[in-house]
Amino acid sequence: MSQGAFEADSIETRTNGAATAEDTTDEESAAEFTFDDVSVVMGTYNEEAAIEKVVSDINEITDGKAEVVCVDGSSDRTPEIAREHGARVIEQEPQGYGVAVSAAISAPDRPVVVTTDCDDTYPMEQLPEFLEEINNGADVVSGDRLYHGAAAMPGFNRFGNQAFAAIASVLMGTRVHDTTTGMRAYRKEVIESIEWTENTGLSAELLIRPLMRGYEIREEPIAYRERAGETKLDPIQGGAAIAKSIVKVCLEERFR
Ligand SMILES: Nc1nc2c(ncn2[C@@H]2O[C@H](COP(=O)(O)OP(=O)(O)OP(=O)(O)O)[C@@H](O)[C@H]2O)c(=O)[nH]1
Ligand SMILES: [Mg+2]
Repeated sequence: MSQGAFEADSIETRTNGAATAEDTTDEESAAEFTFDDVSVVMGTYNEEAAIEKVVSDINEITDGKAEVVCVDGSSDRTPEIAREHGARVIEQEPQGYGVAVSAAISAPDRPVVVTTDCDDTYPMEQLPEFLEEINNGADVVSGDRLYHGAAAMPGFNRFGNQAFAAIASVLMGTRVHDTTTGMRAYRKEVIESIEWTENTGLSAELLIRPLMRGYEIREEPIAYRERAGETKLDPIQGGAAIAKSIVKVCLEERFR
C-alpha cells in the first residue's frame, strides 16, 4: 500500500495505488463481471473433512453460477464428493501446493479466477466482495487474514506470515500485509501474462510478480476459520521454502 492510497469508498480495502481500470475509459475494462464469469479453483489432497462444505458454500453463495475446479491428488473420497457437488475434477499426482494450484489457475476459460484452500479456512461468503473489487478495477484481490487478527491461525504460522509480509514489503518497496493467503481473485489476463515458478511459495509469487509489474493489487480483510482436517504443510520446511521464494521472486522482478 503506498502512502495515502486508501480507497475513497472503503477504509478497509488496501490498494497499492497502481493505475486501475476505473481510471480508463476502455469499454472492455468497464464491463461488469458476474459469477457466470468466475471459476473458483483449488488444490485438493485428502480433504474429505472439508470438501463438501467448501464446494456447497461456493454453490450457495454464487447461486450455482461459479465454476468449481479441483486439482486433486487424493487417495480418499475427496474427488468423488467434489464431483457429486458439481465440481470439475482434474486428477494429478500429489506434488505440492504450487504444482496443484498452478494447474488449477490455468484450467478455466472464464475471465475471473478465484483461488482458495479446500480446508474450510476461507470465507466463501466474501466472494461477492472479491468480485466487486475486480469490477471496481482491481487486477488482483488478495484476502488479508491478518487484518482481523487471525486468532484461529496457529501462533507460529501467524508470526511467520507477518514476517513474510514484512520481508516482501521491504524488498518490493510497497507495504503488503498477507503474502501467503490462499484466497485471491485474479483477472485471467494477469495469470496469462506471467510465468509462475514456485511450489510451496506460489501464493507469495502470485502476489509479488503482478504487484512489481504494476498491476493493481487490493488487499481485502477476510475472516479466517480453524482448519478442518489435517494440514498438508510442514511449518518449518514450508516456511523456509516460502522465505526463499519471496527473496528469489522479488530479486528476479527487481532486476528483470
Ligand atoms: N492436489 C494437491 N493439493 C495439495 C497438495 N498439497 C496441498 N494441497 C492442497 O492445497 C491447499 C493448501 O494446503 P494446506 O494444507 O491447507 O496448507 P496451508 O493452508 O499452508 O496450511 P494450514 O494453515 O494448515 O491450512 C489444500 O486445499 C490442500 O489440500 C498436493 O500435493 N496436491
Ligand atoms: Mg490451508
